[in-house]
Amino acid sequence: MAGRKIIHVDMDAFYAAVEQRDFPSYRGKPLIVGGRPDSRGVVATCSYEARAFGIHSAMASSKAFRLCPEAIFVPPRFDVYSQVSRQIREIFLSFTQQVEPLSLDEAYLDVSQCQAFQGSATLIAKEIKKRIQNQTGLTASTGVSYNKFLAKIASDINKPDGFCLITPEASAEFIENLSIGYFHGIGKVTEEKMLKLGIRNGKDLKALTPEWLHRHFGNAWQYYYKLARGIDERPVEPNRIRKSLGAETTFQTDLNDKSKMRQHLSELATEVFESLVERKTLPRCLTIKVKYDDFEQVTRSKTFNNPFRTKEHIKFVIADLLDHTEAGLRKVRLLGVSFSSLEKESPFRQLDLFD
Ligand code: DCP
Ligand code: MG
Repeated sequence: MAGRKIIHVDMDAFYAAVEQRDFPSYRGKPLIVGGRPDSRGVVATCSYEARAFGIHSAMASSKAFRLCPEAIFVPPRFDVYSQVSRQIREIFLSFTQQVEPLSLDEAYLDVSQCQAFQGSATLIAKEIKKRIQNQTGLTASTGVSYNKFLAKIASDINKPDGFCLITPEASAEFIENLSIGYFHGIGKVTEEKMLKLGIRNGKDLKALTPEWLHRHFGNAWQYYYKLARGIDERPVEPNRIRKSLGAETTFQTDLNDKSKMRQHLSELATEVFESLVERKTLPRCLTIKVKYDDFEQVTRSKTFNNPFRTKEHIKFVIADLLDHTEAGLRKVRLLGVSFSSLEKESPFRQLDLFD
């Protein structure tokens, strides 16, 4: 693990940049990819011109419209984004097989063993940016460091079209000055708790003893203790299997009719299931999510010893799970499904089909 060279690559304003590339009339303008302003959808992402108005990912589209009525709203084109994603992945793989994609537009690379540019991670990262620009017409930001935690933060520092290197020598000072919310694994809730305890940055975190950390954060203490010291041993995992895959819909108007809900869930589940089958992966667990009109949310799930293989089975389970909610008695604003306990489809298992 010692002396690793990790690169984190993250495309700039990804969906929006693709739309501006393909439709020149959107360039230089506030552009929002996501739900329509008159819908209850959200912003998936937006151009930097839109960000100047305070618009950001996951904001309600209606709010984005209030902040910037002249913004252009377009629906996402996932097929195009996946295609770009494959293109950039090919570029990564031309340097190393140690590539761990985090999403369509983001990946970690471990280039410790890479021979290109005499093994200079900086030069490799810059070359990756250049090739992405040449082959896709899009810009990416890259971060280089000796672990995932720092490489990821580095890629964010000079966005867009940015590059940043955090050397082991520079890391201690960098981490001391880093706001606590930027630490890997510290989400909104933990951030607030830390701020209440007076922990504002890496320096404050580093000053705490293991005993104190354990008292306040339980088993997570060791993780925070290490991060404060720039230690993050997580390897880049090229073949990481995703833990779950799902989809959800927020409805224009709340649903009342339970048979419509069943049908919608079945359609969502079928789509997700098909994309799992394409990846030769089968799920053993199915979860549905129901958000009522007062925003209260419940999930119901069922796990089997053998994976789902047929749409009929999925439909049947969905109907059963939905019966264990108050859907129909209460109005529903959102429905979601997700599959988990994913297994690689084994050729032997297919024999089951003929049993
Ligand atoms: N995305 C989404 N919903 C979110 C966040 C992101 O649908 N809440 C999608 C749209 C983004 C893509 O994932 O284009 C990549 O996410 P990033 O967080 O990397 O955001 P961007 O690439 O859009 O912007 P940045 O330049 O900050 O990386
Ligand atoms: Mg991005």
